[in-house]
Amino acid sequence: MVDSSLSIIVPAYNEQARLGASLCRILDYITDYIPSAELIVVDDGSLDSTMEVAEKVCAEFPRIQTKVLGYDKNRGKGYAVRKGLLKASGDIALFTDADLSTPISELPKLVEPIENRAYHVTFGSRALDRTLIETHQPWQREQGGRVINLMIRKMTGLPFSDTQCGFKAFDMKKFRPLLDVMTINRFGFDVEFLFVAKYRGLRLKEIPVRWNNVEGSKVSAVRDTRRMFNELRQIRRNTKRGVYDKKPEPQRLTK
Ligand SMILES: Nc1nc2c(ncn2[C@@H]2O[C@H](COP(=O)(O)OP(=O)(O)O)[C@@H](O)[C@H]2O)c(=O)[nH]1
Ligand SMILES: [Mg+2]
Repeated sequence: MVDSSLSIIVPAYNEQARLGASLCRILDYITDYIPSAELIVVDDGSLDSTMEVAEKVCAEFPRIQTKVLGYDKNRGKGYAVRKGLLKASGDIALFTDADLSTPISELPKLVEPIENRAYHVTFGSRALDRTLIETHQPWQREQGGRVINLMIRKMTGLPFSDTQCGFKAFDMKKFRPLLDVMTINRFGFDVEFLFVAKYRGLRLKEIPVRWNNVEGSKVSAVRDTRRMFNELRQIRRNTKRGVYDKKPEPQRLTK
């Protein structure tokens, strides 16, 4: 049982096929285990009926606080997650991928260390205990992931084995102000979140979680690896220019 108020954020891009079942599972989990949780779905400019699916499922759980946010143009998972976190009212916020590759029942592993005040940011990892991976990604994608993690370590100096798992939790009192200096909109945002949190003295913990590859990934190996490389360079540039030293100014993600 989780006692703190909690916000669960689900970024979703063209997820009409996978989202409905996932949201039901999350809302059932909230009903059973988390008395004070809200669910926030952020539709990242989807071209399909992601928004309608989210609204329909949320309406089936009227006793749970839900928000479905969205905007017209696709801006990337990083933007969508920031948008959700900025609207979160919980003391602790957790985001999860729309395909629930990490089952929602893994939530206490991340939330309890924050509730106990041991850590400020906790994040799921597929690299620390690979026996927890039940269904693997295709071989090529898995090797690609390894190369990307190596590149991330080299370029940022972060000591973690897997920064990219879509299951992360935050002590919002500590993390909320940092959102105002974040700049990365696509898949490099995970790295920026961890990099800035560490840089600003928060306590971080990488935690092994169960994980299943789910069909229907929209990641493109070539396009998204190139973007990731550029985003890592942006993080280095930002660090040099003192962007992450800035006293945060309230950031408003309007459109
Ligand atoms: N690919 C992609 N996913 C996005 C975007 N914006 C939000 N997401 C969400 O990011 C999460 C991870 O996407 P997925 O395609 O499952 O990535 P993978 O599991 O790493 O291959 C899902 O919840 C997506 O709906 C975007 O612009 N592109
Ligand atoms: Mg996925």
